[in-house]
Amino acid sequence: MKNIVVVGAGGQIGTELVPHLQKRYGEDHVVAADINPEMCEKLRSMAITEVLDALDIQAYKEILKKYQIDSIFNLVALLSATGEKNPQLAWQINMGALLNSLELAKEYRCALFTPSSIGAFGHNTPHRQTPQDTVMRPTTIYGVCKVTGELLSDYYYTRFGVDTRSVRFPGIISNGALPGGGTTDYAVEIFYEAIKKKRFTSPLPADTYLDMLYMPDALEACTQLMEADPSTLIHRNSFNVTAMSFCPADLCSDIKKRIPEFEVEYRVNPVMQEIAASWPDSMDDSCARQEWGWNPVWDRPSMVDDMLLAIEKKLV
Ligand code: AKB
Repeated sequence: MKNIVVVGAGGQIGTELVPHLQKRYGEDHVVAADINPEMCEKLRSMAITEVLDALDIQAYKEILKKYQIDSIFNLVALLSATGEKNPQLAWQINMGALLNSLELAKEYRCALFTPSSIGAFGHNTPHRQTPQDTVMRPTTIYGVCKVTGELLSDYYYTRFGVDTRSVRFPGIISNGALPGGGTTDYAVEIFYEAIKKKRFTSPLPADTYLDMLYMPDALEACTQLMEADPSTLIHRNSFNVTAMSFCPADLCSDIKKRIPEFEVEYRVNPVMQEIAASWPDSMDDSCARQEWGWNPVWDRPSMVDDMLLAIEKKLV
């Protein structure tokens, strides 16, 4: 990777992926593109920025030409809970950005990373140690987009030789930009509420297990996979990756050990409950470990300590 564009750079992953890539490939080799001009203004102090609607293929093309881009990280997506409020819009945005990215990656010989998600699985997928290759019948529009995206990305690889690669991200926990509209967002919000109010209202039931990753590992997943020797890859779109699996009750008791006054109540959001119930409790990520050396370093206790410390600092 020499010249990289991160499309949808203003979100939870993008705002941290941009500096991560800059450290590895040089500040002047990473372009942060986002549809939101205010977000671009914020990112401007740390990176080259471009306002871009990824659905505008002409504008997208101009950026690839202007910076001689050879690698694209396409992070544009409406997440699972937001998607259910407007499925047609979710399809338009998620698939529109992907299709443009694939077409342009083909035309300009770029490598392309587009995250998939645990949302690609559904009720009839095995929920424990979910295999890499298994039943994929999601019940959300977000999941339908993710499965379609995986198939389309593999199609562009086999049919046109486009270097497409991807991971199925679980919930990502981070202390930079907030996530928005996801079913796993509670696992970030809880830390802010614990420090600010010593109370949290969980939208998911106490015993809902989901896979999670701490952001530093998520960033490593992106770069390790894109740097992997292609001859070692049996799979491409998409690899299961995970570092921990827990439920709201586990996280609450971890926080309570560190903040004894912390209290939680459960006011379950039925849409999120239904989505979470359809997703794996824990994934088997052995293919990622074998094919490109995936080896996350953050577990639940180390993540909880680090999150509380970072957010305490941020809120003073
Ligand atoms: C969501 O909850 O929608 C996302 C995801 C797991 O893909 N965080």
